[in-house]
Amino acid sequence: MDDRFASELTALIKDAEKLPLVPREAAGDYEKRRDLLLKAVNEEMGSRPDIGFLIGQNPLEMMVDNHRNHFQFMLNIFKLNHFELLARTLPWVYRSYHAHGFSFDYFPQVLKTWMKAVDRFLPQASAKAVNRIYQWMMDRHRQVIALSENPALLPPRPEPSWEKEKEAFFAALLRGNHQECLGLAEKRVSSAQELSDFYLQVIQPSLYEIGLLWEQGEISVAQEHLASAIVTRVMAALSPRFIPLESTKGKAVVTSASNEYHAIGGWMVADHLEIDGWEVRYLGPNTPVKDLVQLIKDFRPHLLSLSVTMPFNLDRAEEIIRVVKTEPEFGGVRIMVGGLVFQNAPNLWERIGADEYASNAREAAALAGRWWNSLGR
Ligand code: B12
Repeated sequence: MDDRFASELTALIKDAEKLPLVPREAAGDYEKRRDLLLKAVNEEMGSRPDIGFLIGQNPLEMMVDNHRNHFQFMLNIFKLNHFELLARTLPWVYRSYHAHGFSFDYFPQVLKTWMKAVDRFLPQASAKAVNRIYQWMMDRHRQVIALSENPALLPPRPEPSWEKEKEAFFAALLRGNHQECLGLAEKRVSSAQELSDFYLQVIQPSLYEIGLLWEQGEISVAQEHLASAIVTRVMAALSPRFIPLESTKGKAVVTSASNEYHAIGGWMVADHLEIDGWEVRYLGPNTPVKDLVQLIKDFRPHLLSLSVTMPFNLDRAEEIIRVVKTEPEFGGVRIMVGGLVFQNAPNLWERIGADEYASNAREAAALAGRWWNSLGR
């Protein structure tokens, strides 16, 4: 990001942080009217004569899907009153929708439609509190367009000794060549430490870059799916070689929050913990709270590791944490969180009630080790 964009983004964040807090009741009223709001916004937008211009060549279903995500995202902003997250996410929304054919003019129109629906369905005081945030977004339209024109932030480069492998792996991923990716991993990984490096220095930055290409409309959803499928096949082929058959530490459950479909980061955490001697139950993506609680009752872990990528899933993660923390039978389960959403929003992990945050899979295992030692084991 160049200096000008960086200072414009900082200014937007500072400005957002002056917004008045949304009372808990107003967030609750917004949540309760979810279906009414979505129906009203979808119907009004869908019947506009200029909708084809506003959403480009995309099917209406894509707009409807985005409105669902929008609602869930705004709900999280209102519940957490985390306006930095709002300011940081807006330029990404403009950039990625625009790259996928949406006109910039879509945004003020849809925001106006949300405000109308909020006024119509929420009690007056709640509508006023919620619409102050929507109005702020409307008023920042030009500023956010300018920020969205900033080429998206490139992921941090791998260490120099891994750069060549990363470039080769990334290129093979883009070609969709599983065998080539597997071959590169086989050649470079012969110890647990190298596996960890391969995860963090090769696979993670490659996937972040795949995400950027998708965001910029340069690769399709199918190409992104292919890349993540190849990665999971490579991980499944390599990791069992380094996982000890006997565990020497405590028990850990690793999962993604409900509605969270990003699972590879959590998987890396699970592999690191297992290699480090933990007995791990790795559940993958999108675990419903009720079922997770039952699994915790049955398995009795010392540690719960929760992965969240999408800002709109924070309230689900918060719910899991609240339920686990208030269940007297679970006393002592330590909860760590991690994933993309926490990387740019300091203190977010505290706001949702977690015990700690770690920025990558290796740090997660180190933190778990410190917790284990603090139990005097
Ligand atoms: C693959 C992928 C998908 C796949 C996931 C498949 C799978 N099996 O996991 C699928 C297709 C499901 C998907 C869906 C979507 N995706 Co997606 N996806 C990605 C992509 C390209 C890679 C994700 C990944 O695996 N990264 C690599 C891992 C290793 O990195 P990581 O998750 O950050 O994990 C590391 C650390 O964060 C940490 N960590 C992770 N979890 C935990 C947990 C704990 C406890 C700890 C301590 C640490 C920790 O350790 C990990 C290893 O070091 C990213 C790009 C990106 N920047 O990540 C986009 C990305 C995350 N997706 C994005 C979007 C928008 C979506 C969708 C909304 C698209 C849509 N319209 O449907 C949906 C959301 C679905 C949902 N409800 O969750 C955006 C999010 C943008 C934003 N501002 O939030 C991204 C950033 C793409 C982009 N550049 O725009 N996606």
